[in-house]
Amino acid sequence: MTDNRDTLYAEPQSTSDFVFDDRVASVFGDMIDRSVPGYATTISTIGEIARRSVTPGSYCYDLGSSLGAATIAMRHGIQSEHCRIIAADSSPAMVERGKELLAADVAAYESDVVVDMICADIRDVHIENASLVVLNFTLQFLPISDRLHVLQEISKGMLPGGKLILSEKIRFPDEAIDQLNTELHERFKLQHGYSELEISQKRSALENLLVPETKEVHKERLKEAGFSRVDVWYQCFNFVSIIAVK
Ligand code: GEK
Repeated sequence: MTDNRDTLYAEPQSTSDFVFDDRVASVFGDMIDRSVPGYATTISTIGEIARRSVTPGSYCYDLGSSLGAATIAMRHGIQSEHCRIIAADSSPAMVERGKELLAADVAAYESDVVVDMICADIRDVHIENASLVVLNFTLQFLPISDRLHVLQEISKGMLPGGKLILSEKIRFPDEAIDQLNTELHERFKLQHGYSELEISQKRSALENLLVPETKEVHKERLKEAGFSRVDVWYQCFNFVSIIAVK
């Protein structure tokens, strides 16, 4: 996605909250690959689910699209005619860089799927006629009090049988298991070239911004929002991806 290596937290710095700005957008592909276990699997599987599930004339949404990795996977996967993907992210820097990467993909890979990549808060995106909606590590950045409403709006705009992929960093109800998974995740980051300093500075920067919940809370909320079938299809340490069917 990008060759730029993430060294944003390599030097000691005064603590400040994480922002999805130009600096992050320019290294984001490398950052997410080396920080989120199973990220590549979620992206390729979103493409495969698009291939199997997206129906003719329907819309797909990539909410919190960053550089558009899931959008591009869906664009390649969709086999049905007259489909549209709406990719939305609230970071202007992400959308700008995402549009460049999308243009390169459109030039390299032929498809009649129309893609709109827009700068918008996912709480303001109207969902309609949807056979596939993707929230790949995005809901975790919304205040907990907004999460049910967002999922209800998604559910209302989905076609019967439509699918939602919700990927999240989670916490565990059992403290010792939570600690073990946190340590396993930190080891993953060390193995992928981050230093102890980078890991701890990034943790502090994300502390107020990324609020993980348990798998159980996510599954219950999805049911409350109107999804009939809900289950985890992937998990590695404290990262899960859930499929919910309308
Ligand atoms: C991927 N899905 O590569 N509205 C819109 N976008 C938001 C909001 C919001 N309220 N809050 C945060 N974002 C991507 C990865 S990254 C995950 C998603 C991560 C955006 C934010 O700007 C960022 O681009 C994205 O959500 C989260 O499959 O950084 O861990």
